[in-house]
Amino acid sequence: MTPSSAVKAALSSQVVETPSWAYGNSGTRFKVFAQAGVPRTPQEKLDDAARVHHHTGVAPTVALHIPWDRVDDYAALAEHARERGLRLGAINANVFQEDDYKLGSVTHPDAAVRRKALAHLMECVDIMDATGSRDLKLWFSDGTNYPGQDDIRARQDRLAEALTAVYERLGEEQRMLLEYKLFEPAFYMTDVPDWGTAYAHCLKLGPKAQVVVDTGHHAPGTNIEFIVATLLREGRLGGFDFNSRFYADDDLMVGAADPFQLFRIMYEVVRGGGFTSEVAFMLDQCHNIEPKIPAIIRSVMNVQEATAKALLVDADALAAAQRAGDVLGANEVLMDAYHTDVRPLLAEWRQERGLDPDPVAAYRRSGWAERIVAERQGGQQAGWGA
Ligand code: PSV
Ligand code: MN
Ligand code: MN
Repeated sequence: MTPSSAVKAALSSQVVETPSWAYGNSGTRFKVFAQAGVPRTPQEKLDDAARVHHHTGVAPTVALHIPWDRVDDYAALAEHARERGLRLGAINANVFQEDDYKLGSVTHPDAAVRRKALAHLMECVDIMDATGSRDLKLWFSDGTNYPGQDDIRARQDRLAEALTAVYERLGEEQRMLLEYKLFEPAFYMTDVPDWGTAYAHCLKLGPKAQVVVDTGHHAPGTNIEFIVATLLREGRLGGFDFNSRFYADDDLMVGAADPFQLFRIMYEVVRGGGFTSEVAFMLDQCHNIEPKIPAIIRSVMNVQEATAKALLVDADALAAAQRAGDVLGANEVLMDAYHTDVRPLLAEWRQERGLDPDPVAAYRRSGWAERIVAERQGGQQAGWGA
């Protein structure tokens, strides 16, 4: 087994980015259940995110979604974050919630709609300039519902044209993260349905274009860790949108549905040098029925636990068993790490940093939940699911 000191040192370099929209009210298309005390403004979302970082010590960055987090002064918002020990993370573009986008955004058959969508993406890069964010996250709901509705190849050309324009607008240190999704809201054909399509576009664009893997965006049974291994091998894994799913894009707490899958993914990240490269570990979740802040704390901890187990894999023993063709022995090495209870090690890691060993309990004791219920009336919806 890897010594626990090495595991703890590696854990210290991990950052888990939380999404602003996870702090707001959300739901399904059937119902949004409002919760008391949720943020009314992007600033209040950052205040909640600061609590998550305060208790976990590994969540200093917060992703924004534009226009859900639209403000007049983004530099001031970045300052609000900085004063709370946070930084603004990925800027998530949104070209999927206006009537104009019924037939697509950057792939729309009408050039005027394409221009409007592109202008929004460019605005997101302007916002990155003001916030100091490194990453622009692009997810397109674009696709078609019926065979023959539009030309699959022409839509790819339009997509490439828009991505090229955005890529050329990026600054030296900025990146474009292209997210794929199997289906929904388009049900027949999605313009960026899989990692291969995202990868092909990124490859043409250049090294600042990277693929983002949302763990909820695959067909059942897909070997996500293979995708992770392959993208890392090609130097094109920009990051994750972590969440978990039982059926489709459920957006449940990462590690809740399948902690073993999360471990297998994190093992490939460790194996592929994902800790030394620029892989962003972001959450993309919504907490519809559970209290939001403790759920986000739990999610961050789930990522950390899976990471600790992945770091514990005895790489030498595994390689030796693999070389010897020892099928059961190799599997046992991996499972040994997975079955290790890493909670004591993580409690120790926290105490060494002056953190409470039990972040959720510490949050419950902190009085923050009661305070926001008393102080905030009429919380803001995350932006979707109404
Ligand atoms: C789409 O399902 C997605 O995963 C994209 O990342 C969006 O920006 C996000 O959900 C909104 O929650
Ligand atoms: Mn996502
Ligand atoms: Mn999603």
